[in-house]
Amino acid sequence: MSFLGNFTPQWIEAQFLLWRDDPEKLGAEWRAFFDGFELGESEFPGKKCLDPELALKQSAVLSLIYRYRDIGHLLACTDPLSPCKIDHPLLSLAAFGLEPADLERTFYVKRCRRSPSPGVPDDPECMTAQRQAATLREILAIMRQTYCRSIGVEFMYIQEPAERQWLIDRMETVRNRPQFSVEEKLVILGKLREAALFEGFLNRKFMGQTRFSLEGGEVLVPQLDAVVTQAARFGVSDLILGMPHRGRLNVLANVFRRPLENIFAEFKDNIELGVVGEGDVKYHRGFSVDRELPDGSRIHLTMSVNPSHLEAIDPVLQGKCRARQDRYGAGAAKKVLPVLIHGDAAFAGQGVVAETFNLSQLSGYRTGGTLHIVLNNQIGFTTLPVDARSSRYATDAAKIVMAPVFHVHGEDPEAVIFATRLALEYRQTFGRDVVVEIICYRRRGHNEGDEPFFTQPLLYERIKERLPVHEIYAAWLRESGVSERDLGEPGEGFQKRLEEALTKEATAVDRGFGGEWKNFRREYSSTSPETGVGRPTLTDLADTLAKTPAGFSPHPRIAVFLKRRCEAVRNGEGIDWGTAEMLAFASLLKEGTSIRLSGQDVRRGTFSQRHSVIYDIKNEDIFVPLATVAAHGAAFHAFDSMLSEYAVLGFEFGYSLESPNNLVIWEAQYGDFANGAQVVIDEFITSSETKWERANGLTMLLPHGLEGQGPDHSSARPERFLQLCAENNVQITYPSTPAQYFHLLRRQVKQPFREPLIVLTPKSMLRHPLCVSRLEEFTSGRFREILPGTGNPEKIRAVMLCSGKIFFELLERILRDGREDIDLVRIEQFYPLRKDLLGEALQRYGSGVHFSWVQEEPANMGGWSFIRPYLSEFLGKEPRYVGRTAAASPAVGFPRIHREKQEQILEEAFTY
Ligand SMILES: Cc1ncc(C[n+]2csc(CCOP(=O)(O)OP(=O)(O)O)c2C)c(N)n1
Repeated sequence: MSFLGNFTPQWIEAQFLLWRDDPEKLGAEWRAFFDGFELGESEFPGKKCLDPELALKQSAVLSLIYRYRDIGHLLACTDPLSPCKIDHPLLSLAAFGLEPADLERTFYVKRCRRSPSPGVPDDPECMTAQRQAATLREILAIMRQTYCRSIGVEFMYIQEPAERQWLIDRMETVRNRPQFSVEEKLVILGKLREAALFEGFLNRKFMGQTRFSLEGGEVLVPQLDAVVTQAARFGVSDLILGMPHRGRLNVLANVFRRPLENIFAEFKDNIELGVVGEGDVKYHRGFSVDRELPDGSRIHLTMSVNPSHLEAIDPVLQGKCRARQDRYGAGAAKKVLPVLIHGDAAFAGQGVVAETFNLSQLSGYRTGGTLHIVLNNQIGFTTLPVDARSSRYATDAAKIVMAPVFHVHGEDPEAVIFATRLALEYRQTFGRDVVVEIICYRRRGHNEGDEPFFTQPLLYERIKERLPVHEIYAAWLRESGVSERDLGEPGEGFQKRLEEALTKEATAVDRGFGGEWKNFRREYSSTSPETGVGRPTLTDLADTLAKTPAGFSPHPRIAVFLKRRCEAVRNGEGIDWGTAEMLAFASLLKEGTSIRLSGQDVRRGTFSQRHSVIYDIKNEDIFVPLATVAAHGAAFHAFDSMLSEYAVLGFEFGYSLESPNNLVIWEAQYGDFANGAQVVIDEFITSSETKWERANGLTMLLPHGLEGQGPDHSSARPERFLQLCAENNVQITYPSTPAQYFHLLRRQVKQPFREPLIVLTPKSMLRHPLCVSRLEEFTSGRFREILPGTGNPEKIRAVMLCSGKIFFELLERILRDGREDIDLVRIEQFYPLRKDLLGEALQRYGSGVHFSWVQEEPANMGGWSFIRPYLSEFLGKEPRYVGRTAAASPAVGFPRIHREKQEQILEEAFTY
C-alpha cells in the first residue's frame, strides 16, 4: 500500500494548509511530499489543473530519495558473515505508491530551497539551474549505489542543513565509492598483508601468548594508515590515539612503526627494557613517535596508555587532547586530533561512552570532534550482539550527539578508507564527532588461549571459510586488471624484517617524563616547600578581587560577600575557607600558574562558598575576578561540568597528564559521588605512575563530614583512598584550617614532583566561627602534615588524635569546659604519613597520658584502619578508639539520631 493509503483527503488538505503556513510544522517526509507537489505544479505555470496522479508520483519520488538517505543503511551490504539484504519493506517502490511501470518515467530530482524568510522570494536562478530530471530507474540506482552497497550511513538526524548537504554532496556524487589509483590500491594491499603477516609471525614464534590478534579485522591497519596520511595533509600536527587490546600490537608495529624488536622483547618477557614500577602487560603500554610521511609532512603520533577497563580511556584521551589544544592556542582544535578505537560490545555496553559523547560539545571539554572507529567483530569475549545490546547498531550511543555513522563492510578496504577519509574531513570541517564502524569478524577466540568453538560453533564454521582479507582484496585487484607483477608476493621485505627483528636487541624505550615533564623529578620527597605569600601581595590581591567593573551590578548579597572577604584580609583575621582558597588561586595566578577548576557547579561552589564567577543581575553578563590577577600568560578557568563523575574526572586526569605546570582541580559535588568515578581513581589516578610511568598532579576536592544529611551527603570515603596508598603514589589530606588549605594548594604547584592530591574539604565548617585563620598564617610557613597539640604538656592527661571536622567539635568542648588536661593532635595529611612529625608530636607528653583516636566516621571507615598500626607502633600499645561502631552505611538517615550519636562520641572522648 502507498504511504498515502492511510490518510483521508481531508486530513491531507489540513496538512497542506499547515505546510503552506510553515513547512517546519510538518515532519520531514510530509515536507518532501508537499515540496514535490509544488514542484510538479510549478512545471506548468498558469495551468490550473495538474494531473494529480503525476504530482503525487513526483512527490513520492522525493520521499523515496529522502528515505534512502535516511534508512538506506538498512539495505546496505556491510556484514561479511551474512548474505546481503535485497529488499526492505520501507524502501520498496510500493511503499511510495510507485510501481515498476514508473521506472522509466522521468522525475525531477533537485529542487530549490524555498526561501526561509517570509517576503523574500525563492532564488530564481536556482529555480531553473538546479532542477534535474532523471528516470526513476536512474534515481533508484544512484540511491542504492550510494546508500546500499558496502557503506551504510546514518546521518539524516543531523539537524544542521549545511552539514547534511555537505555529506550528501560528497557521497552521492561518487556513489560512496571513489576511484583509487593503482598506487593507492597497492599501498592498501601492502598494509593488509603486513597486518596479516605480523599476526601469523607472532602466532608461530610466540604460540599461545596473549596478543589479542587482529585477524578478521586487519583492515584497521590500512585504515589507520590512511588516517595518519590524511590528517597530516589537513595540517594535523598531533594525532592522539586511544585504543583497547584488540590489534594494539599490530597498530604499534604497522602504523606507529614501533621497533619490532621492542615488541618481541616484551613477548620474551624481557624486563631489561627498563620498566620502572610494577609495569603493565604489553598491550596496555603507551608509545609515541614522530612520523615523517613520503610527501615530507610530519605528524606526532601518540598511543595513549590504556587500562583493561574498556572505554575508560575515552574521557582521559579527551582531557589530554584538550590540554594540548589549550597549550597550542587558537586554532589548535584542528591541529590536535583525538582518535578513539572501540570494540562493539564495549562501545554499546559501557556508559562512559555516552558520557564522553556528552562532553564533546561543552565549552570546557570539547576537543573539536573525535574520530571514532568501532571495530565490530560481532562478538564480545563469548557474547553475541543479541545479548550485548538492545540497540540495532553497536554504535547507537553516538546518536546522542547526532554524529554521522558510517557502517562499512570490513572486507571492502576501499570503502573503509573512503568512509574514513570522509569522516575525518567532516571532523575537520565541522568540529564534531563522527563514527566509522568496521563490520568484520574475529578469526580466533577472544585471546590466543581461547576456544571459540565451545560457544559459537556454527558462527566459527562460517568464519573458518573466510579467506584473509588481503587475499580477497588481491583477487579483486587481479580481476580489475592489476598485474601480477604489481601485486607482488605477500610479505616481500616485511617477513625479512620480522625475522631480523627477532634476533635484534631491543632499543631504548619511552620512559615518560619528557616534554612538559622534563623539569619534574620522578621521586616523591616529603619536605614541604615554603609557600607563604607576603602581606602586601595578599592585601593587594584581596583589594583587586573585591572590585567589579564600572557599570557591573552584582547581586547585593554578592557585593557584601566580596567586601567581607576583602575586609577579613585587610583586618588580618577571620579569614574563612573560601577566602583562603581565593588567596591561594590568586597568588598562584599572579606568579604565572594557570588554574583549571572543573566539576558540578564549581563556579559558584555547591555551598555558595566560592563565587569565582559573578553575574550581573541586570543582564547576566559574567565577571571573573581571578582572571584579572593572572600574569605571565597564566589563565583561570572554572567550568561547571555536566552531571557526571566518571567522564569528568577521567577528563581532568587526562588534562593533568598533559599539563604538569598547571593546577588542575576536580571538585566533587559531595565527596560521596566520587565513587561513580572509581575506575578513574583505581586505574589512573593512583596507579598510572607505577604501571606506565605517567605521573600526574591532579587535585581532587571532596566535601566530607557527617552532618546529619543522611547516608549520601556525608562521606568522601577516605578509607577507600587510604587503602590505595603505597609507594608514595598519592597525597591524602584532611586540612583543618583555611591557612592549611591555602598552603596545601600552593604546595601542589611548588613541589618539584607531581603526585595526585586528595583533599577532604569542609561543608558546615565553611562558615564555622572557629574555622578561620589569621593573615600571618598565610604570609610565611608551609603546609603542616601534622598539627601538634598546643596545651601545656605538664598538665595534659589525655591526648586525642583526630583529623578534620571533629577537631572543632572537640575544641569547642575543651573551650566550653576549660579543660587544660586534654590536648588535640591533628593528622592533616594521612598519606604519605609524616611519621617523624607524628613521633615528635607524641613525644611531648609524659608517661601515663591516655591516647585516643577520635573520629566521627564508623570504625570500618574514616582514618582508623589506616592510622591504627602506626599509632600502635608509636605508643607501644593500642590507642583507644572513640567513634561510631562499624556500619554498612556511612551515616544514619535521621538527623536526631545523628546528633545523639555525635554527642555520645564527644562524651566518650572526654571520659578517659
Ligand atoms: C569494563 C570491562 N569489563 C570487562 C572486561 C573484560 N573483557 C575484556 S575484552 C572483553 C570483550 C570486549 O568485546 P569488544 O568490545 O567487542 O572487543 P573485542 O575483544 O571483541 O575486540 C571483555 C568483556 C574489560 N576488559 N573491561
